[in-house]
Amino acid sequence: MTHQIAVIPGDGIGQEVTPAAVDVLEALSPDFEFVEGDAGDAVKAETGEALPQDTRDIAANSDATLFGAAGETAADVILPLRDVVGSFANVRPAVSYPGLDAVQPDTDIVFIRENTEGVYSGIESEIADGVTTLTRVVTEDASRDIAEFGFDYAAANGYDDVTVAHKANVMRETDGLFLETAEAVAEGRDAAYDTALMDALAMHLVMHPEEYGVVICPNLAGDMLSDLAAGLVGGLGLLPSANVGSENALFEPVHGSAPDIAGKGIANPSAMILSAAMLLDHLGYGDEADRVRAAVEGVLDEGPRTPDLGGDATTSDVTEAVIDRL
Ligand code: GGG
Repeated sequence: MTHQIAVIPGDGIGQEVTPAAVDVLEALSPDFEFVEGDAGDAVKAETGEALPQDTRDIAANSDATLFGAAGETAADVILPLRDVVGSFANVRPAVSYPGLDAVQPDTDIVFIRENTEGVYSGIESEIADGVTTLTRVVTEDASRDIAEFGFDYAAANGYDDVTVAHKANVMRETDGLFLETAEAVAEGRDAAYDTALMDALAMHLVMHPEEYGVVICPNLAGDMLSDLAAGLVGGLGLLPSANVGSENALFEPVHGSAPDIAGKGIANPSAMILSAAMLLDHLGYGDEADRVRAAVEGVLDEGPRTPDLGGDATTSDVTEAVIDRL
């Protein structure tokens, strides 16, 4: 059966790492047909629209989407695209790899980030000159969905430690509901879990990441804590992610468009290639996904490495080395 894959490189280094992931997928030759869509700052400058309807349609009608990176127009691009594919859970694994000089080499944490609401609901206003507001939306339904997904993910992937991150002592209504709903889900299935105030959790993650497995988070907390964990394992060039819905999904590196290095050909493609491995898993190509992860791990261990990891290799050098190992 042929699967149609939407490919949306987006901005900055998305234009460099997304073709690398497509090359890796092509080297494996599963029955994929790639359809490219435009989105992002450059498209907005040209057409006035950051996410053209054609691109939405391509993502909606494909079996899965590979997305590169969003820049200044992130709120108009990646948030609606996650919605187009019906995703509600953003899965962000932060794993330390052999051979890299990680701050915390015993890290194996998966952030399960609520993906539809919280402070990313897009309800912002300037109510008077110099006065702005933001509405934080938290619903019982979305909180239940993400908690159920998180506990299911932990059970299916062998993680014993589940932590629910919140700030219910301050955001009493919104995170109060998030926490209460997640606790009800845990108790309903007799699952072991812990809860943690997200600020204190940030410190504990830095000092003792080995004590954590799956961390279920509200939207903004998941975005921030996963970047923090990227710092523990060697940087943002290493973290893939999946935006999962009940029928469709979108895969993207955790990093953004990195304008400081865009166009230089030195972006680390590992996060994007590992995102493609998550796509392979999602479409039922588990063996191929494992091969891709093993190839990336081998290259991270023995090189070549891009400058973010202390090497001097280019994006193409690393991609070719991964493909050679496949
Ligand atoms: N590939 C991830 C990306 O483009 N990140 C830019 C960004 O600002 N994302 C916001 C988010 O992940 O919610």
